[in-house]
Amino acid sequence: MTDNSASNSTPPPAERGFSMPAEFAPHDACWMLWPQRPDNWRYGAKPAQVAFVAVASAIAESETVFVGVNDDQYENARHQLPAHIRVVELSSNDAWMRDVGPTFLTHSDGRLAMVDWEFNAWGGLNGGLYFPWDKDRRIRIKIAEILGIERFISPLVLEGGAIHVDGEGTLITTEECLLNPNRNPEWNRTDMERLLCDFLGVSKIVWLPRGCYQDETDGHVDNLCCFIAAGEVALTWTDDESDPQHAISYEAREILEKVSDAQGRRLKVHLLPLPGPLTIAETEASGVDRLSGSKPRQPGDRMAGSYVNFYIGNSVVVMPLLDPTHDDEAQNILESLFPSRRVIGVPAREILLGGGNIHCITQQQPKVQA
Ligand code: KQY
Repeated sequence: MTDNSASNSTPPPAERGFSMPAEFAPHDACWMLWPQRPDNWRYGAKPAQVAFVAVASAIAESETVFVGVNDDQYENARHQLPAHIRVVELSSNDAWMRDVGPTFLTHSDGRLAMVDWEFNAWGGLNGGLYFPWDKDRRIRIKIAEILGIERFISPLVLEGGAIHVDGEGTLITTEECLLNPNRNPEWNRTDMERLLCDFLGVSKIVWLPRGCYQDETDGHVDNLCCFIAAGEVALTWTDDESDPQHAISYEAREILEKVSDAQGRRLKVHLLPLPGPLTIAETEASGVDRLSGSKPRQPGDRMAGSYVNFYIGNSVVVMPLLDPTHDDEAQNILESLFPSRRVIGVPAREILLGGGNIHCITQQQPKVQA
């Protein structure tokens, strides 16, 4: 029997035998949302929609893809997306499924469940990216209903892009995001570690100080560093000491190379080149509607481009193409890191212009294995 009830999380999911699998473990599906808001995506999101279709199509080579869409865009999305992609009405304020979607948990008895975090649009009224976020907040509730799974309610404000796990007890995150006063001012690092362990079934938290330079999420780890296998991470990197990203990546590398994971292993750190630096062009900024309460896009602003922001599917890795001078090098590295998967590059500047990338717009639903 399935249980799609909300749970007060006492005892917490970890104590009940649930944990979050790694992204590189098998999936049943991938969830996405459809971009449309004109104050974030230029030209009424038309160019972004083309990029989202390419991402969904690439992932659909390896698993079922669901795309949630507001009713007023249903017909347009259905028309643009290939027939084998499942388009479902699922209202949202924007299109960042990594952050507003479920963090799925599995149990060794074959049950799937999810964590339902608090969400405040990356900082609430103190530096957040838009208001309101009421539709985003209901997405996990609706997906729990659709799938008929238990939803563990967490008191933590947390977005999915703020964490990565290896599925063997280790979680990486950044202080810049999780300890930011605009997320969880009432909890310190120790409280936070306890909650992460309780909700995700991890036992070791690796804290990196900062996320990518100028990342508007307050430093989500998924743009800086991710697990590519147990005991191995990919880190965005530049040798250019004059680039502000250098010091950020350098301090992260120092920590990653010294730390041991939950299994007592030293991490192997693979470096991915930094694209760019990439800045917003005048023609790109001018296509975004200026509305009060949303983040303005200014020509010349540096964007937080990173090849680490890729999605690991069952048989594919879908990576952002961002800069012709570095795309091939990044793709070659990813091909060597994922020899059993096809690495598909998707032009992703339009997604970056909206403030994130491929990992941020996707959320894997793990396969349950009894
Ligand atoms: O990168 C993400 N995980 C979300 C970015 C939100 C940007 C909103 N403009």
